[in-house]
Amino acid sequence: ARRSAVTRAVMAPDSMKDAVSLDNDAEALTKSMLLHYQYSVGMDPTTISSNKRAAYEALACAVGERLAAKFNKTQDHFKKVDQKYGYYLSAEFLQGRALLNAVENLELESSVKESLAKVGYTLEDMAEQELDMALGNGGLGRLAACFLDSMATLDLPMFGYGIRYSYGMFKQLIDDGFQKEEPDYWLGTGNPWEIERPSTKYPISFGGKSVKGVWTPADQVYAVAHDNPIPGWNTDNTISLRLWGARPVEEFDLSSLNSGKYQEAFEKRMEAETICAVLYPDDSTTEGKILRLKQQYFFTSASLQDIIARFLEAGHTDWDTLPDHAAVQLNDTHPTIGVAELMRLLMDDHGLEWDQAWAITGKVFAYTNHTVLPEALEKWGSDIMEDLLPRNFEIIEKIDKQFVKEMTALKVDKKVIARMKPIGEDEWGKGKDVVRMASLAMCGAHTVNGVAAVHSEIIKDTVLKDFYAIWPEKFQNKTNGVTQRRWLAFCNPELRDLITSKLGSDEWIGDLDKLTGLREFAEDPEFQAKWREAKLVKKQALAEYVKETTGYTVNPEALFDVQVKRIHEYKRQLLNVMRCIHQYSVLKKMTPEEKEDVVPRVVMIGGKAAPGYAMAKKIIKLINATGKLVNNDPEIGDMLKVIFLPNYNVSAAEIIIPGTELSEQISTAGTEASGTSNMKFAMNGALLVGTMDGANIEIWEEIGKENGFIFGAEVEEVDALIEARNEFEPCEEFQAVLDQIEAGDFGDVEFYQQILDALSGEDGAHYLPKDFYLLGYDFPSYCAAQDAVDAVYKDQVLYCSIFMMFGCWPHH
Ligand code: B1H
Repeated sequence: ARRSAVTRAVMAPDSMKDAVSLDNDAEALTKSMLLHYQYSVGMDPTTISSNKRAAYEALACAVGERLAAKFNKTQDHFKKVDQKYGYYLSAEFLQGRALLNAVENLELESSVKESLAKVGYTLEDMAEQELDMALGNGGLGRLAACFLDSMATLDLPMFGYGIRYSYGMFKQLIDDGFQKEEPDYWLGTGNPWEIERPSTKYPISFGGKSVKGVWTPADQVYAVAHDNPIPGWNTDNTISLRLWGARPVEEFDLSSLNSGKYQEAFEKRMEAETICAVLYPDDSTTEGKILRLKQQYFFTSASLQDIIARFLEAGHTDWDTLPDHAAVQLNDTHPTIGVAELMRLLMDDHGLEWDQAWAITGKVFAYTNHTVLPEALEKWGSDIMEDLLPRNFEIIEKIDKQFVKEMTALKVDKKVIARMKPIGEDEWGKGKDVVRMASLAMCGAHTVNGVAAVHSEIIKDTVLKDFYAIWPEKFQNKTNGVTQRRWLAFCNPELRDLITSKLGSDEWIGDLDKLTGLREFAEDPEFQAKWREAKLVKKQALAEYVKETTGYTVNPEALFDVQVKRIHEYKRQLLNVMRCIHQYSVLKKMTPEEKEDVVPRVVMIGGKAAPGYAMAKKIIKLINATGKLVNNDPEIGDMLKVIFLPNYNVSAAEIIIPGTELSEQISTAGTEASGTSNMKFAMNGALLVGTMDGANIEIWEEIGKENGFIFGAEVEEVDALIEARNEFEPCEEFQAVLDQIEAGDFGDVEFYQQILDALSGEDGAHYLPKDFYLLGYDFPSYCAAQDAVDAVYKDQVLYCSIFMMFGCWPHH
């Protein structure tokens, strides 16, 4: 890693200290960059114009020290006022790139451009050098990143806490239409943005035995802090994403080394490094691997120790006031072991009694639920928990007993208690006991929230129903949001400038509600024309991106229709591609006159499949095979293109979303907890075709349902439809698509058999009931909604005004 700001300051020669100014003008910035090029990156200054990577590192150091200065100032301030801190504990943070975000937030754009021009680079040249910080799977991880941005901008005292994975989300390559995974060693080229704090470290213990509350662990590692400064917009407030890296407690075993046993000598180091090695690439499913529990405990324990250290350092001695100084948000169940861990720390390390510790714990934690998919609700075998964390398991057992006592006193039915309690039988497994992490979270947290209005209602009726019956006051809704800084202002400067000039101020970058001021211009022809112009620039950029990444040429005048998100059956990329196949048949049968009337469309689908998720991988192959057939058919030309966008990630999204005109949010109603790309697309003025699911519903409430392209079964209908699936006959068109797949039009039929079985096979042919996600049922209304989109697109005035409504969607 590059030298941190701290070490740099200490190591700088006196002459350089005088020379370093943290001003924002181009002169000061150029000076910092050149000094860093020489002394931090260690390069001959005459080579800067020919070494992009090193120049980027120098620039990052120059911007980074400005961030560090603001971060220090922020911490000083919050310490002085002894503020209550908010802590966001998350196993995932999908940050993307830091450079542009920092440059824009620090208002350094013109200086940076000027400095770079002197050495022959553009800001884009530099931005491209940075690898994405892809420490997350999808929406859950990106939400954490957007929250940090928002907290910094709102001047809140916050820390994000997570894991410094060496390998982030895998890189997706497409080879003959199949997904191939490659490791993402993002730290391989160093991370100039982080500030390593070798002296901020905490011991983390594993294994061994706990006898009467005294834990003798078998292993120990250190968690070492790495701060990643997060700037706010239009403020000096700069907070930190503090990521924990693992280090061995003893560097290596010298006696083994001396006796020539090299492997043994470094075993401990290897073990420690393994903890933070790799992000689990499973979105909305859990793997249940011991290493994952180790990761969760590792970062949660380190974070709680850090929180307590900050509390004590501020001079507090009354433990009952801990909740006045610390609010800990649990991002899903991944950090829920924290409930038991805070109890352990308070009792074993700080001498509190159970009752006092339990009262404090309940006030400190709040829990966010992100999904109702049963396969995503974490459960750990009791044996695994006890082996790895014997003392925590003891505490969970006591929480469990206490819960049963409390519920019995409330006269809750025994059977109900049995299915609610933190430790219980695994209904999936062979009757072995598991620790149910959502139950532990419900017991240990004072609130639970869903992530969109409909989702917050659904959890009350489904996964958390029993808890709602006893603790209704704990239930809340917090509809997700996204940052308009990264997702509009910084990735779409064309639209930013247009909006700012129309509103006469850029305040909307800090307060999104101000965008509603644009509504009065929705039908202003001049404004519409400018809006279209801005969109076209971004469509051209997206067309170039498509060319670069797939080799396909697409026409920027066509309607750009996009679905980008993790590949999952419930998200129904399969529905999308099946409509493409259907549309292809329709186009093939058209007369030349009919063809004149067609709205040309480029359908783009992108997203990663979990490496072990066979069905999702088959869907990727089907999309690619459809593209191969359709895109190379001269009879079709520009009328339809089907593109699979490889390696979808945050940086790709920053190009794709601004260039999109129609966003696909087509999950089976009741399955997508919220969705967040729906909001990003809306901000960039894309129409939304989708189901009444997640946050789509709230977007349509805001802009008027008449402006939406809504289709499909609604939440209240879904259960009955699934129940009646065997009686249901899909329409001819749907069946025709299945027949085409079965006829081998897309290659090896055997390969697609699982897809065919899932949609039309008998129950039991697949792991879920036949057409569990209701593709057959929703297909006709989906096609109709798409036809309605075409009709509106033809009427460009209407299209632009609806477009404007979407762009005006404010987030609450
Ligand atoms: C969401 C996950 C998730 N919900 C388990 N659940 C994971 C669950 O690695 N794991 O084990 C990883 C991720 N992710 C998403 O959260 C929802 O599907 C979206 O609808 C929602 O917008 C997002 C943020 O709330």
